[in-house]
Amino acid sequence: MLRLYAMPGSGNSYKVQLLANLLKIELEQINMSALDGSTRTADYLEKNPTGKLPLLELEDGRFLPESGAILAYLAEGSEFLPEDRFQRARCLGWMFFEQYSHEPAIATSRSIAVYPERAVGVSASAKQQLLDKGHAALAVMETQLQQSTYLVGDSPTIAEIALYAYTHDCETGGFALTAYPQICAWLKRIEGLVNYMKMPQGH
Ligand SMILES: N[C@@H](CCC(=O)N[C@@H](CS)C(=O)NCC(=O)O)C(=O)O
Repeated sequence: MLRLYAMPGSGNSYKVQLLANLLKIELEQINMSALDGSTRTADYLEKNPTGKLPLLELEDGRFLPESGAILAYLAEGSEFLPEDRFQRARCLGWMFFEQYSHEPAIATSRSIAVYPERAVGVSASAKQQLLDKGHAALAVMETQLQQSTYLVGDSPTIAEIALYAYTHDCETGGFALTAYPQICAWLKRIEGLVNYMKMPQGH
């Protein structure tokens, strides 16, 4: 069976848990924490030199880090990864957008709100910059969702999963979603998918 090293309460781990649940892929889950040093042990660093979660271990013992790469791996052959070359590339484009323009602002703002120790030394202007960057990312999503039901057309793909994980909880980080009606409707559509699951809590 596939094995997932994950952190409860982490959006990056939740992406994989959500897709696996939607696709009914069984995972053996090893819960870890970024806060207790367990991701920096020699044993873990041998599995994933970045020391990050999530990490997928294949049945043959190979390891696959990076949430987006894991999503692409698990979605292969399913409706969540478009077969069409252009649609597939657009899907990947949204996932790169998530990692560069969305997650660093929206997940970081949430993390500062949820883990008080991460707020230490973060100035008010740095927090404002994160909010500005996050709102710019949400505006890009809102514009796309005025034009299509899902980010890449009429059906959900792994782009949804990648962007849902931190968008659905962005109000915790100080982003009011009232200004983004299309995003709110999109979140509800994802929550209505068969086998949708909520984010596991904890840290
Ligand atoms: N780009 C990575 C980011 C993963 C990441 O930052 N994971 C955090 C938890 S959300 C982590 O493992 N932090 C542990 C650490 O930095 O020690 C991905 O998408 O998988």
